[in-house]
Amino acid sequence: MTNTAGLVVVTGGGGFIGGALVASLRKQGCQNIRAVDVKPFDHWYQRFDDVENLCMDLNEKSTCDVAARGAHDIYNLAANMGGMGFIEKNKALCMLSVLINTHMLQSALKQGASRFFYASSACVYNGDKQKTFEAPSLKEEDAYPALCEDGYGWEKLFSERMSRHFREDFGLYTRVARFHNVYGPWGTWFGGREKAPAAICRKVVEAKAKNKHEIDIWGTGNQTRSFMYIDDCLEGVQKIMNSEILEPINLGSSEAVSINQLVDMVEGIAGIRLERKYDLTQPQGVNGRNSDNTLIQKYLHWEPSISLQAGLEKTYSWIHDQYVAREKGAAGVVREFVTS
Ligand code: GKE
Repeated sequence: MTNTAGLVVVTGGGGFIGGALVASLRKQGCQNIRAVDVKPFDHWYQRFDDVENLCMDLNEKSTCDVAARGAHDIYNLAANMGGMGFIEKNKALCMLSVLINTHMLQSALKQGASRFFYASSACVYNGDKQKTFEAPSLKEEDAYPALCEDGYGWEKLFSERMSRHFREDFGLYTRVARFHNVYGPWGTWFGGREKAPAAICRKVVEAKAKNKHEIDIWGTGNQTRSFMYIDDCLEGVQKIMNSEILEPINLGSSEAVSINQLVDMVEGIAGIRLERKYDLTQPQGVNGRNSDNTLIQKYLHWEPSISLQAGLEKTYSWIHDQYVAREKGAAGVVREFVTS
């Protein structure tokens, strides 16, 4: 049962998944929420004025003490990240997120927090197991021996282990999930940090709006991935926080597609067919990746199940509206300010 009484702290609360988690907790009746993000408030994706919103840099240990003060639950979703276009070009910045997780764990312990959730990633998986385009289903044990995605993946694997040892050595209740490419409305869709589903939706919207019947695709388009809709992610995060699952666990869809198939689906939603230009100079990451959900099924009798088609329809229409709003001069991302 989601804790709706004690203070719930969401770091990265101004971002995609963090903002969506705050919105979901509010809907579940949680009235004691603190959202923390380093982004200035007018860059928060979603912000609610019946939530304690703090704009602070959690790389600093002292600010983590402020963020964790009085917390019952801490969802640590703060990280300097993005899609392949960002993490391949900012490996040191991605690794510096280790400061956030380290300081938040120390502050959680010092401030007596009851539960701590850490958001890890499919980028921890061994690259040698992701060489084929046949979307290998990655089991949790495939993270070892370690050969993570450079920069970002290593930080995530290291922080997974620190979360585990804070539990084993200091008794802090920690839970860890490995997210597999989360997408949906209120996510990053332009500016360089966007992941493939949002990027492809934006490019199709732009091509249609500008009557430019072509689309740039990074790589050969044969790369395969599974993409998890935000609502499944939020449900999974809370199920895992409330569970007895002690090891890091996959939280991802098991519906793998190639990037070419992803473009087919978005074109289908937009009712358009575009000429494809493949750019082999752009970041491509691993060739193939999918989530093996045997373990989460065993523990929770549940797995992410919102179909890519259904998720893309909502994401495409949201990005379309954002694009139109921006073309009309609105400041890029239309934010939801909820006044109680
Ligand atoms: N971002 C992006 N933008 N990717 C594109 C594009 C485009 O316009 N066109 C094709 N792709 C291809 C990329 O080259 C890559 O092969 C695939 O789509 C997925 O790219 P992605 O969504 O940016 O990120 P990845 O799944 O490769 O990696 C991400 O995995 C997440 C966990 O599943 C990481 O960047 C992190 O966001 C995170 O760890």
